[in-house]
Amino acid sequence: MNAQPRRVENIATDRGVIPQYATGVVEQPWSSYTREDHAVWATLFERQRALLPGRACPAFLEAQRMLGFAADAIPRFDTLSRGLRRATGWTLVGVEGLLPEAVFFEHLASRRFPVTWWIRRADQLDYIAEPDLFHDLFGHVPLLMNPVFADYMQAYGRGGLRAQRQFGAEALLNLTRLYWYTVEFGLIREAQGLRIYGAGIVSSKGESVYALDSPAPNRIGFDLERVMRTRYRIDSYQKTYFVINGFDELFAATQQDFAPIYPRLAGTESIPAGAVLECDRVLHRGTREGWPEGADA
Ligand code: HBI
Ligand code: FE
Repeated sequence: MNAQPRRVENIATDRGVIPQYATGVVEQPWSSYTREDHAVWATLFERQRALLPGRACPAFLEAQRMLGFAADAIPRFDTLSRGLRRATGWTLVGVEGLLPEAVFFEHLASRRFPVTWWIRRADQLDYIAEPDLFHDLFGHVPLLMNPVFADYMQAYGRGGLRAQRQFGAEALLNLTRLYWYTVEFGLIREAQGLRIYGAGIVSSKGESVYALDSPAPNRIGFDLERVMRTRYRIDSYQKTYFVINGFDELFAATQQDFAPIYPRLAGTESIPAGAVLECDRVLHRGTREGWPEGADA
């Protein structure tokens, strides 16, 4: 691919190194995608589509079907936006990559989902530590076709803007954890058992298996404040997955007034990613096998 994403810096945090890009909206340079770019899309698409039936939740699989994208070429954002706008009022905008929270919240609050315009290289097929086009388009965009989830995403963005204005960085960290353990790495309980809805899982071959099959991680019932206090790392599989009973549970969680929550959380310790608390609704207590020593991080 000739054009390069405009990365402006790498920020070292306790969650791992987080790249920051120029924050403007960019047109999807569809005609500049190379044969390799389309081949990377096709390989990842076919691999995940073969793996996800029986793993991804029915709402995700149905939404992917309704969106109608295919393996043969990288989809066009404007084409997908037409179907999305009709279904739930969402549209896609091209961006250079990961955005600062405030910019990201602003898009979500306006029912715009920012999609990275570049796709990973063929030598990054199995893992890339930041959101690329495949992660965003294949992972995040489908559930925006689901009315309840679409409302949750907008409510989340609006909550983020309020938190930004009224409560500062600590509250943002709480909200980022909420996003991480739901939108990115959430599990949902279906009649047939646990299923995946998190974009970070459905767009990852390894984690699509690990999240449901591995005995190592904890699987705990969703609780808003528990999630908002729980740390995570961006460069390894999750040590704990939180399980909702339905998207309306997520949406309901955003309908309460967050104002009293942030000061209450500010007075509490954050919770290590691998910890299990007395008050947890434990669906599966992880064996922690394969975790580095003392890795409760
Ligand atoms: N930026 N482009 C993009 N995509 C994301 O999913 C994203 C982001 N910036 C911040 C972020 N997600 C999370 O930290 C949210 O919790 C805000
Ligand atoms: Fe993401």
